[in-house]
Amino acid sequence: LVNSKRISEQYQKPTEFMDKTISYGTAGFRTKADELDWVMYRMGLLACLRSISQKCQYIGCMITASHNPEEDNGCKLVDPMGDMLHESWESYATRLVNSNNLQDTLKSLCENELKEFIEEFENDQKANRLGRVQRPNIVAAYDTRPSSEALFKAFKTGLEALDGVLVNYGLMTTPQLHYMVRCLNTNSSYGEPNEDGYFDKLTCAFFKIWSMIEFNNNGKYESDLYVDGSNGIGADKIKKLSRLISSVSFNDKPSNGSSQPVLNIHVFNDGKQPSDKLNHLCGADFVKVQQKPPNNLPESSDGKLRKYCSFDGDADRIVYYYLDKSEKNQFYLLDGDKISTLVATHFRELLEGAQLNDKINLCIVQTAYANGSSTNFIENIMKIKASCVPTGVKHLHHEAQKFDIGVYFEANGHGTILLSQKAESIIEERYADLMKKSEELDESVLFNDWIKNDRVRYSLYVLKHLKDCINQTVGDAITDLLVVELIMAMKHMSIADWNQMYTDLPSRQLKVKIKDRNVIRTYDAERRVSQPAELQDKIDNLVKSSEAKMARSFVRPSGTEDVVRVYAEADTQELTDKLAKQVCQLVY
Ligand code: 16G
Ligand code: ZN
Repeated sequence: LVNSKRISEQYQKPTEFMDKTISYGTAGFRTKADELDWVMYRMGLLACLRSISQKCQYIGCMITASHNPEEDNGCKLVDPMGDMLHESWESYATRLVNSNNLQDTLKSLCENELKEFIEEFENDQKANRLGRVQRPNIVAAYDTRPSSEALFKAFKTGLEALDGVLVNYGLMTTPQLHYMVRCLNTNSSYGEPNEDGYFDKLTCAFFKIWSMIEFNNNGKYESDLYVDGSNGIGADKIKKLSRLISSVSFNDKPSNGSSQPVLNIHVFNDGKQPSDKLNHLCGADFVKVQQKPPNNLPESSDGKLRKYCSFDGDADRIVYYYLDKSEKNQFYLLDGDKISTLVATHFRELLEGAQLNDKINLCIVQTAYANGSSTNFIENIMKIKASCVPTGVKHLHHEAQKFDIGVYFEANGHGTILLSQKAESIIEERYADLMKKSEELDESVLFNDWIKNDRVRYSLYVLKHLKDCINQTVGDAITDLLVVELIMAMKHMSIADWNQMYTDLPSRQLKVKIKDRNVIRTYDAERRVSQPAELQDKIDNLVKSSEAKMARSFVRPSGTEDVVRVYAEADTQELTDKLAKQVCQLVY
């Protein structure tokens, strides 16, 4: 398989990288775009090996640097079910990219760690000699960065060296690509593997629920939503969705004919102005970290409250916010914690309504960054299980997979909802029973009466369609938006009502640069420090001596930047800032 003559001369590792190590971290490989083409080439080789190890199922490659500046780029591989590259392969990626002798490293991987897979593949090839020859299957997509196409070319050259077959999806959001990979490997049972299929599945499920909502004049739901596209790919895709939503005719839907409002999506920071720059002064990361609105915010002129949200550069994160005119334009942020509490609370109600709460369990997965108020609300008021794991989507995703319904969100707005096979089957079976019983009914009676006026039937109906409105492969700003809007509309809730579910404690995030950030070791999902030995006691003492009743602080080495991150929260912003600064002093 690995024929040294086929390794291209074109994408040689530059000499300045010969004694540097870069690693496949939580965000894959990510750095300045002009230092990446040789990395992409090697990732093309790795993608083929990964596909071979998975019986030639499709492996995805997303070219993006997410919320990072436009000049950066990066690459992440996607496993057959649409989740991130398996952890055991991260070290192969790091080894291949850092190798100063590519052929030797490739050969060594194939003859040792990957021996079984390669042998099996080669035997299959021999057995199939007269039939169809199996080749590694890869799909790729990229975001709107100017560097994307050249990097795509390098990746393609790499995979061709190992006879890989490539499907290029071109411009897509990261979660769209994850979705396509899952569709391709499951014979379309998850959906059709193209963009129309993605949007069809979502809009169809969305309308099934939307058309059943009784919008009354007293409801406080705001059907206008202003979306900050971070000047990236998410802007184009949400515009497409918005066009689809507004073009659906109400005759197609089981409504009683009364006029339903539409969800009006207004996109700003869409990257179409010459001065627009990806993620610059806008987007979910900017809004969350700076705790302020993005540039070009379309403010209302009539004093009416507006509901906003921001995507990040590859549209896998979303945060909501609003300005309260009655409080001198006070800015309120509804981050991943608020989204997960809204979603989990609603799922809890639906499970109770459908009388399934003793059959299907529910859990919220958070990280140490989750606001203490959210954890308190989930555990002590909602009585839902909350689980805490280390930072990084893969940790949240794996933990959420342990439950029948796992709702996971990082405070930064990345998250989704996972349903186990068991939960899906129960919901599908009960829903099919429901539909069987209703076969005789006239359609308008069915929806307007039979389902709508019965809590068990209605809850089941919503559960079935809400689940089809979720991208279960990875956090997806577009599907998260639809789910949040549906829940707010069903609850006749304004964004301010949602915000009042609980009040966030003031928090502060700071970073400290030290010589070697890896001297800091943590445990208990990064909430406590084990090394240096005295550091945790010192943090505990500061927290204890703070005047605040609710103080909390932790430190952890960043996985993406050469810094140590410090987090603090307390009763007031002043006490929070004081605590955060004191903890920084300890780290220096
Ligand atoms: C990466 C992670 C994100 C995490 C962030 C933390 C993925 C896809 N992304 O962007 O989930 O919040 O790193 O960065 O896993 P830090 O370690 O520098 O604080
Ligand atoms: Zn992102």
